[in-house]
Amino acid sequence: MKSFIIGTAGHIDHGKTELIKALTGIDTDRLQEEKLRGISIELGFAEFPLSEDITAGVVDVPGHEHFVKNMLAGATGFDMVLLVVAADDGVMPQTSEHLAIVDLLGVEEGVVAVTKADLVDEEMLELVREDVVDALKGTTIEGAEVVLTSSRTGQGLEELKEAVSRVAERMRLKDAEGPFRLPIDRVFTLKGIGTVITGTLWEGGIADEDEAVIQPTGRKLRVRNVQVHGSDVERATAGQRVALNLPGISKDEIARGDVIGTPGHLHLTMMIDGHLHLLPSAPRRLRNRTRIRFHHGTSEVMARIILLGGREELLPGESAYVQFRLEKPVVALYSDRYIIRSYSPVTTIGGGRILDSHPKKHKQNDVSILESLSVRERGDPSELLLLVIEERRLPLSYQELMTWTEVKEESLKPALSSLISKGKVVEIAGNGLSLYITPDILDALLRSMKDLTEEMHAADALKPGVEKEALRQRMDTDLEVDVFETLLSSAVSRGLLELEGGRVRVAGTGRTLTREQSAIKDVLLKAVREGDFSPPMFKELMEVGGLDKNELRDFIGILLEEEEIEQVNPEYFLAKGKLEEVEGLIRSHLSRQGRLSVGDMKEMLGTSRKYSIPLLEYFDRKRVTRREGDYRVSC
Ligand SMILES: Nc1nc2c(ncn2[C@@H]2O[C@H](COP(=O)(O)OP(=O)(O)OP(=O)(O)O)[C@@H](O)[C@H]2O)c(=O)[nH]1
Ligand SMILES: [Mg+2]
Repeated sequence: MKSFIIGTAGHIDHGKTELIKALTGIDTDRLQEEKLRGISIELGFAEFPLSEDITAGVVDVPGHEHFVKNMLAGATGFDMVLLVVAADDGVMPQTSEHLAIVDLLGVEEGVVAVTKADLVDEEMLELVREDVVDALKGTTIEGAEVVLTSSRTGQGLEELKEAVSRVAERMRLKDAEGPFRLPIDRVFTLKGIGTVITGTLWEGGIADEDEAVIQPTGRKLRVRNVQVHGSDVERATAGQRVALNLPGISKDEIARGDVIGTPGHLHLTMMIDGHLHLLPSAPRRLRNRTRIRFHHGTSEVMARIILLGGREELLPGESAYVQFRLEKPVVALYSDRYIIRSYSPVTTIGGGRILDSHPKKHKQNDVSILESLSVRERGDPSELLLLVIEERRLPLSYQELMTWTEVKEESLKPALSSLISKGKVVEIAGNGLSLYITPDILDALLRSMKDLTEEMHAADALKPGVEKEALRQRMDTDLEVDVFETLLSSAVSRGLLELEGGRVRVAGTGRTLTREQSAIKDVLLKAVREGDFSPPMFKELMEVGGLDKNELRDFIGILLEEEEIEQVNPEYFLAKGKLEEVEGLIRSHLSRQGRLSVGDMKEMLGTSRKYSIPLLEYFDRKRVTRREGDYRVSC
């Protein structure tokens, strides 16, 4: 089933609601106030079956200038517009404003109904038709079919349905796969059911019990009871009007403007870079830092516009790259459309496409940003990939590339493979991770990694290398451990660095001791060797070597690594081979006597308790001996 949204547009009282009623049998004006005043205020909804396999959801919008805000909440979901112009009134202010809005929103398809044909003569009808054709010029729906209709007499209704069906036939099916996103346009409570929200499903599909998150509150939940036009469905897909029951959440926790979507898919942002077109009809020039109303999806937030590249103002009819500084967060993605309205008087002045939904804060006069925004505007996946890597200057995972470029997987994958085959991007792997980076940036990162290692190692040359963690932090405290490890293994496999026991050093540069340091090492070793089973303990060794605690620890580290000494405990070290000798003595004593006392040990080794006890404890730990009262026995 092909589903898409037809939205009405047009000036107040031009017969939009009446026309939808005539076409679908549904009166979309539901509110008492609407009935009383005879105008539409809120969005109205109807189902419009066009053929066996095409159904349109109709969103009927109010024409009154005070309710353009409501119109906007509906218009962001339009796939096709049904522009309504009354034959007895012609093109009027909201005809133009609505037309400008659907144009800025990029609605590519449309049909025009000239309504109330019963009220005017042939000549007038032709004048209005010409008027309309002119008004469409230069818009996304230039050349759309114009049908003369009357909801009263039924004239032209069949013809109109056929025109709409022709457009529907050629429309592309929306992507119903992947994560879903639905900007909420209504929230209400139903007795016995609970909170229900409605909206136009922008992308993806949604089924009963699917996990979802509501932004900006971040509320996680499972949706229940998915409905399309009042009937339960197994799965709703992009391009449909959808109602969802949200159990466990109260009506007050949600509002029009919120977005519900697949967890992880919706990201909040307070800044947006975009391409902005200021309408020729805008009443005045737009100055840098002007405060405006920013409409995106069903939301409206206040924002300041920064005209990028040092521009001070934008004239009506001109376009520019801008940054929006939002006063409240919105959920936006690359390539989404937006509309801006002036703060006061409230009127639509422009709009455009989002080029970066999570930009850095730009300086107004920074011209370098213009180039990268033009890459984003062109939207070529390969260019975007290179841009994102260039901006982050780090190896990125496939997931990150998707997040930052916001390019759909089916275009990202081939673009990435082609960049790799051309050598413009390289894949580095390690830690079960595959990361992508340009060869230049990789070289630069590995070079700085090597330089830092060299510098840090030189400052601490007694160590066999630099601690990995210290090196990571020196490079960049935000550098994730996984990414760092992957870079490190690439540096190692390229023969730039080498690893030893968790330490890093420049390849081929083992430890280098100065002559003085070697002499100290020799003195320490000699003292331990000559001490036999009763060598100087740690404190005494400090004196022997004339070293402080940390210095001695370094030297002991070296002697242990070189296997010149062995550790009984952190205070007590024996020369190589001594522990084995003690073990032999203990074992033969035990096989002869069956048990061993501290006194036996002292006698056997010719040492005091100070040495015998730690040695016995060492062999207890080694499970050579076991303590039983005052004695040791075989373990
Ligand atoms: N004679 C005649 N009157 C019509 C026709 N279509 C609508 N009307 C009348 O025009 C008035 C306005 O019609 P609506 O359909 O409510 O107009 P609308 O465009 O929905 O108005 P808003 O939603 O408030 O912008 C109503 O009184 C309708 O009965 C038509 O084809 N012929
Ligand atoms: Mg109406």
